[in-house]
Amino acid sequence: MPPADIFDRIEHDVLPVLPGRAHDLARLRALHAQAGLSTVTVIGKYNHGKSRLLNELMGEDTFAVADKRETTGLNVHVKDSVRWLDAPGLDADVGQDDDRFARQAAWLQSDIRLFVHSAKEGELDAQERSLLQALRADADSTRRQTLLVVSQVDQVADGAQLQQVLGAIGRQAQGMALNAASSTRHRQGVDGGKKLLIERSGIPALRAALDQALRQVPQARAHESAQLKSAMHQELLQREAALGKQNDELLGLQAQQRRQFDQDLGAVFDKARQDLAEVMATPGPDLALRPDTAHDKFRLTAGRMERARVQVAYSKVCIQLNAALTRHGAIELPTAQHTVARSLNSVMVAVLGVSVKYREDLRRMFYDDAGREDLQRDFARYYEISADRQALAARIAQVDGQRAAVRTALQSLRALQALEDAA
Ligand SMILES: Nc1nc2c(ncn2[C@@H]2O[C@H](COP(=O)(O)OP(=O)(O)O)[C@@H](O)[C@H]2O)c(=O)[nH]1
Ligand SMILES: [Mg+2]
Repeated sequence: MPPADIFDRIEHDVLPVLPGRAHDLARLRALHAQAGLSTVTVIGKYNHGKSRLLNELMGEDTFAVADKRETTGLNVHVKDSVRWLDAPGLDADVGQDDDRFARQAAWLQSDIRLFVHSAKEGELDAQERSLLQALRADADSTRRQTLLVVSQVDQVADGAQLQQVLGAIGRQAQGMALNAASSTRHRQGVDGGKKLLIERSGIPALRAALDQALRQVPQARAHESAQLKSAMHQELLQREAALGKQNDELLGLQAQQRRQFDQDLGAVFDKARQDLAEVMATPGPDLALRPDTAHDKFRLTAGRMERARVQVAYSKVCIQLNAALTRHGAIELPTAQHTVARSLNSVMVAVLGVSVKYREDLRRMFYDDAGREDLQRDFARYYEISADRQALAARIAQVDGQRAAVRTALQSLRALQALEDAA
């Protein structure tokens, strides 16, 4: 039997990835927790004789029997390699705790369920029918058996009437064997040493049917355990594949966006060379370099005009660059890099500086390949830390984290399998 901590590990690793499998994980633990012991439980409405039936089947007055609601929590008694589990009744009007305990007994702990319905109540009601339906569906997938017991048959004095009730229930539970039983008759027979009464109580036949079902428990458990593990394994593999696909798509999108950005910006730089050609090609001495004197303070000098020409040409390039950056969402600096001067918080200013007045600057920025590459690299750096790009990167990291969690969950399941294979 695998040690309990492997199930702690599995719950720790698998549950966050497959939260819908909480019950399956608990069941898997239960399946391995009581190796060698099979759990038999009762399901049915209260006062239908469930506790007493268990006592008769065990041959011991272990569980409390009463006309009022007696069984509340779950009571366990181990006898003959069986965990006999007495559960409260499933009734529409009961408090939530009882229902929770009853469900826990039926679904989480039991290997075999005795579905108990009192003959004096006549047919199964809607609630019982749907519960029985659910148990039969469960048996199809888990191979856990449910035995249908019509209890307290001594309470229906008229034999013909009893046949009618049994016939009706038989039609409601098509394909299931009916076990008619009377705990009272059984006890009278045992106490009085009356063999015939014991036989007629139906308890020995029910016990035989139960023993046969018990012999199939190890196989059923192996089947159920394998099925649970394989279902979770499949789901994890599917999850892994889906996340892998998502990751590929996100990485593809990331690369494609970047390519588009680089192309767009490259096109602006190419165009800048054309647009600046005229101002760059002005013949003769570069008047823009001619400094103004104090005398020139309010005059429109040739130097000033030339510098203005350069600046206007440069501004046009800036407008194009800014448009390209805007298309790609790289406008503002990240908040962490903001200065108090709002006008300085733009990617444009951060990369290009405030103004350009000289041809030499334009040449360096737009005509030298090295200068142009520097600018493109700087813009790209700001592009990568822009809000949308960061959000995309965060999404990719998140998917990475989810993939890692799925892989860890798969490893835990495989560790359990390895333990079982070694055993
Ligand atoms: N006549 C008769 N009474 C029974 C039989 N089984 C149980 N009872 C009585 O029905 C009442 C409820 O039984 P109990 O086992 O506590 O029902 P539970 O609530 O389903 O567990 C008690 O008074 C029992 O003595 C039976 O086979 N015949
Ligand atoms: Mg009871």
